[in-house]
Amino acid sequence: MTTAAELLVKCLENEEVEYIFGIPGEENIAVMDALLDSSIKFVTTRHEQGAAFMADVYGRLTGKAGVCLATLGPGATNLITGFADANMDRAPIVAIAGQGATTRMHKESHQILDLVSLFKPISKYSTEILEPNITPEIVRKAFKDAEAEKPGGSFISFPENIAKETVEQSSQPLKVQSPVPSVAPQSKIEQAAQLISDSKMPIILAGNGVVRGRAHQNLIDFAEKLNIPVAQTFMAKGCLPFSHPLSLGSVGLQAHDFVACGFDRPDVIICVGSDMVEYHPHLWHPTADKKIIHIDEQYAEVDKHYILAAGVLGEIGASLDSIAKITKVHEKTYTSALREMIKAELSDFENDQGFPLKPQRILSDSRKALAADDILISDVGAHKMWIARLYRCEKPNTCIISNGFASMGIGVPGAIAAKMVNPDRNVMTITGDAGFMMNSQEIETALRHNIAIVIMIWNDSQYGLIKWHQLRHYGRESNISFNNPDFVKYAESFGAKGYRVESADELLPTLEKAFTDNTVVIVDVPVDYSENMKLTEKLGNLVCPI
Ligand SMILES: Cc1ncc(C[n+]2csc(CCOP(=O)(O)OP(=O)(O)O)c2C)c(N)n1
Repeated sequence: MTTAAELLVKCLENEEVEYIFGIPGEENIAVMDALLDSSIKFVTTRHEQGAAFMADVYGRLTGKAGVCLATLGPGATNLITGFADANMDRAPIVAIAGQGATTRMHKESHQILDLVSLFKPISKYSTEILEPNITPEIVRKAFKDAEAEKPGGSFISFPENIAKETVEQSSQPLKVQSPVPSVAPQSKIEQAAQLISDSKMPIILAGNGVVRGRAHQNLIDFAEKLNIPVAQTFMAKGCLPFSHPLSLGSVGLQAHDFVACGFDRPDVIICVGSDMVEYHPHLWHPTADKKIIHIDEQYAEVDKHYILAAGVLGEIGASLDSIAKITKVHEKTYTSALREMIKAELSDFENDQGFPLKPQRILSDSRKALAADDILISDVGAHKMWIARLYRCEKPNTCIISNGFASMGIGVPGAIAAKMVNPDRNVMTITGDAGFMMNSQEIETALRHNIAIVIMIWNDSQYGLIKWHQLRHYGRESNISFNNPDFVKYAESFGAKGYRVESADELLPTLEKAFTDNTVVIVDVPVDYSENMKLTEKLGNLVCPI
């Protein structure tokens, strides 16, 4: 005799789920019990939001849905921020929540909320298991939808009485079938090739779709063969190595940044796997008069600044290969002056002795401390803007930035998941002091599971990014300050290690030591955010090279 809860666990095994991140509760008790007899490892977290962010980053890095579990009501609502982050950043995630029995769901009843409706606007698929024998279909559909391009969230509500019911013997996990690769029509390939051949000055905007589609090598080949420069969104960092002469680094600031200069002059913009949610077209295409080529697996979002000259829908790597074969090579690269300007900016202040430390110095030392394969997870705040602009990446998925939903609090749980997926690489999160305190409780989870991560906190006792916006718009700040705990003692109280950096030259040796400590290490770095407004002024006065 098999219960629906046991069948659900078998279905998850069938999907090759390795981990479930979550918190046990009364209404998911049958699933928790069934997990004891399963190969799936349960990672008990200290907040459901931490569980959802772990599943989010697991999904980003593996392409397989990360799974999180909560109880009904408050457990499920706590999942929402991390789940929405995954969904809007196109990371595959499956969330399962317990629910009260179907005999009390129709009326006011303890902790009952309509969870399916709650998750609907933030998911691709949101449903409830109302009959035990439909469990295999629901689980298969949840994973299929979550993992299909563009990936996102599936939510399953599992009422406690259904979970305990017996299923028919014929109810078994369904075969997992990999999606058939979609091939772009030849007419579209030819249309795109013609536009690029006729173009005087094309540029490529590469987005996270290139990383998701594992199409970075195709992109490198395409750019090299046709001699076209590439700018990358924050979430596509590393899909073309920064050291590559055609790389223009990352774009995404609202201000007219150096890289954005690269978009002023081209007549054709080739958007490859880039989602509007990451970098809005009105920021890089305010004139709405250039020819846009959209190369992606899905059709483009409608926007008056994104009217297509050609849309090439199919597997990105294959489309790039096919277009490159029949496109005229561009002899001249017009961006070398711009690339020099971007490179020069990256070395600004790399040896600066100022204390508190300048963002530029911190990122230069961080890059030295982390090898090309190591992984940096950014939290959300002013530090993210600096990471996105200045942290050089040579490989995709080595710098994880949330830039769709862009929720604070992803750093610590994200680093935990990244280390679980890549135990042989060093993993560090850079987080603001505010974002850190949103999910710092997961330090205990990391220690309990022997997951060694470095947590670098940029300490300014303020909501730095918001202060930056306030100063830009109103010239004065409003309610952005707070007090921090002593982060070294805070780390030690968990049984982790903590270091406070007290001069600029201490940072790099401290980081190097932190990576050999082989435990959770907090590195408290006082940051000089007066650089934020200086950057705004600098970009305001920016003259693009011709
Ligand atoms: C969950 C969440 N709440 C609020 C925001 C809006 N927000 C974006 S950045 C930021 C300040 C972040 O402060 P901190 O973590 O200290 O980083 P800093 O900006 O100082 O680098 C806020 C409040 C958000 N993105 N996510």
